Amino acid sequence: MSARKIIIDTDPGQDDAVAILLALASPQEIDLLGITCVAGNVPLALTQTNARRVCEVAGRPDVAVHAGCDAPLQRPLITAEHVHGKTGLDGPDLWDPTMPLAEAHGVDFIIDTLRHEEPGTVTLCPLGPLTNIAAAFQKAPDIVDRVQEIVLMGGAYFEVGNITPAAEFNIHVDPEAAAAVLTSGVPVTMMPLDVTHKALATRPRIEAIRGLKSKVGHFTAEMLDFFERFDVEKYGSEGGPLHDPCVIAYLIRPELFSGRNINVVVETTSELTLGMTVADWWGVTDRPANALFIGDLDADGFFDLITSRLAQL
Ligand SMILES: [Ca+2]
Repeated sequence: MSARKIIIDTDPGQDDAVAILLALASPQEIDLLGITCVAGNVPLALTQTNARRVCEVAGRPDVAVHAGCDAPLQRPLITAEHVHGKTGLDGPDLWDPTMPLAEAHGVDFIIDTLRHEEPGTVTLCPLGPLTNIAAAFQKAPDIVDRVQEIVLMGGAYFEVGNITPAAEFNIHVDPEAAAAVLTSGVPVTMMPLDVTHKALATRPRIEAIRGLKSKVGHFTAEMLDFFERFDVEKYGSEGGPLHDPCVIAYLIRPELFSGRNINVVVETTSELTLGMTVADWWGVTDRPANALFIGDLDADGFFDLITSRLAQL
């Protein structure tokens, strides 16, 4: 099996950072064509800087990191410093990255890559608000049919919401973009809070990563030390949910995950439930399925995968 070509679209974010590291540590399964950054957890200037920091930690300053959209399609940006800290990557000591930012706008990189590669061979992996993906589809409708699959972190059904009582952060920040992606006709696999809240970075799991005694292991453990605080305090859970790495782990080991092919619609008008993913888990409508909505994972297998792969960097 040849490595799957992907573009990671991201707003790092400690959990985004782990997802990027997991991808870079898995060259046999994943061919990372480039990283596009979007405003989300923190503003764009920080997400693109953080993405370059993560590539540098991994010893991969050659990766193309592109800056994309700095605000949602139609709305002011909402950020999440309360979760990720002021930098978006609080925890380890941070430095100014020396690797350059790629010249092309992230949206143009997505368009050019999809036009250049064979149709049906590039998977998009959005780990933040879906602004860049929707903007690319709007600007170049010819690329939509060329996407192999979109595997994204976003949404929630049974776990309801984490930024409002009804909505998950990535979808809430740019609900119009999410709606455009879910109605694009591209095969979509979603990692909602329903699954990511089962991927908890517990103390023993963080210590196993620290125990790698490498630069990457140390950096990751320090990020997760910080990241864990918020969720343990808020939810009383055993650790912070490692949302975004679920996307990359699914590409490497899909058998760790299970879900249902169902219809998912994004609420874009109600102020109260803006960005809610109305997921027809029980099949109570005859609306056609448009997403594989993941609900469960083998959490031990997931963390074993992350730890063993990070050991390769
Ligand atoms: Ca993210």
